[in-house]
Amino acid sequence: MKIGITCYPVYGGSGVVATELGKALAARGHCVHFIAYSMPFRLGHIEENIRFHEVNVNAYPLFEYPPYTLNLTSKIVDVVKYEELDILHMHYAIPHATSAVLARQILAKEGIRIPIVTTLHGTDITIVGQDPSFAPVVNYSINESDGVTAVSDYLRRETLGGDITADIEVIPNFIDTTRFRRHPKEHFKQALCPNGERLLVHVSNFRPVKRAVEVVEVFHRLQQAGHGIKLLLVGDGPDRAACEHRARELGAYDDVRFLGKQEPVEEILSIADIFLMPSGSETFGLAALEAMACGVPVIASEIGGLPELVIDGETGFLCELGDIDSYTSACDQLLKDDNLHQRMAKASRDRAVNMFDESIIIPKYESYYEQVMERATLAV
Ligand code: GMT
Repeated sequence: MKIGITCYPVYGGSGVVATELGKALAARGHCVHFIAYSMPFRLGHIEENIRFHEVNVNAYPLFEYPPYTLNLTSKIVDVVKYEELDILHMHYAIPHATSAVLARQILAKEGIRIPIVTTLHGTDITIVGQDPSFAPVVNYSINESDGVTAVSDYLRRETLGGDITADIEVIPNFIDTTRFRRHPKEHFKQALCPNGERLLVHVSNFRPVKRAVEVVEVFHRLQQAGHGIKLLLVGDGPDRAACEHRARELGAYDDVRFLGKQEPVEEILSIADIFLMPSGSETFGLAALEAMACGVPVIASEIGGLPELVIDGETGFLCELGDIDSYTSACDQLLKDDNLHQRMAKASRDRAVNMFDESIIIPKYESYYEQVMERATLAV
């Protein structure tokens, strides 16, 4: 199959899923064309059946806001036509699904039929998509897609109703569990935790929705309770400064390491003891899955799609949103009880391998593409 994939190429869950999907599809013999304004950051290097098409954004002086959606549309038209794509897969509805729907209309005038799959990742529905300045066009673009997938059942439920009437297939996030596994770098752990301290880790883009400052609060309480513990914060974004500030205020800064954006994150997760995700909204929680695959129990807020990933009391703990006491006591239990920790670490790894490995999820996308292409052919 010749598949066109559009995603946000920068740091973020939807771009990671789209890029890893493209790489995995290429490894299974498909030809994958990425169409984006820059090379997706997880792409690494281009291989034989992976191509990258850069969208040029026009900076004509009249445009205070360059019309990226239109540049993307034109590029999609071009790539579908000349590379003879079979299907388009748009990740994140805004504006990707809209560009694809418009491109499909333009191509139809030339007798070219191209089916569109749109994958909803989350904030395109839960936050940005609900903004009245986007909603009508987002709803239309989703309804006009030939196939729609959501990364969790929660997101499917959130999307349906109101003006969105499309059938939605749930295909969860996935992971390469041969890459994301525990490969402990003892010297790295030793450097960070010279006195055998335990390591609490948080990885995110530090947007307000991640509530990263709460991680610092929990960490401080654990220290106050007498645990020998260090905190590793990985990633960067708007709330990083607030975390630094709070860590200084609490006198905990010397025990907190801010690593910024890091690849490969699996090496960091491999030395973690607990992963904390206190997010205010999370449709799936890819970063938590990465931690689980590395055998790290996850403590998370009981919101969104997280209960579909983290099994409370089995692979970690789910706590009420914003309840710092509850996060702290969940961490405390794990830090005090080695047997419990070991059991949860194993259950986390097992769940990642048995439910979310790419060998299980990628075929779901392949068969969904086939269904959508067949439906689109029948509709002609
Ligand atoms: O988490 C983010 O803010 C990034 C965002 C994105 O769209 O890039 O991630 C969303 O998509 C991921 C991949 O499907 C999910 O694992 C994340 O849970 C989801 N984030 C939110 O819902 C906040």
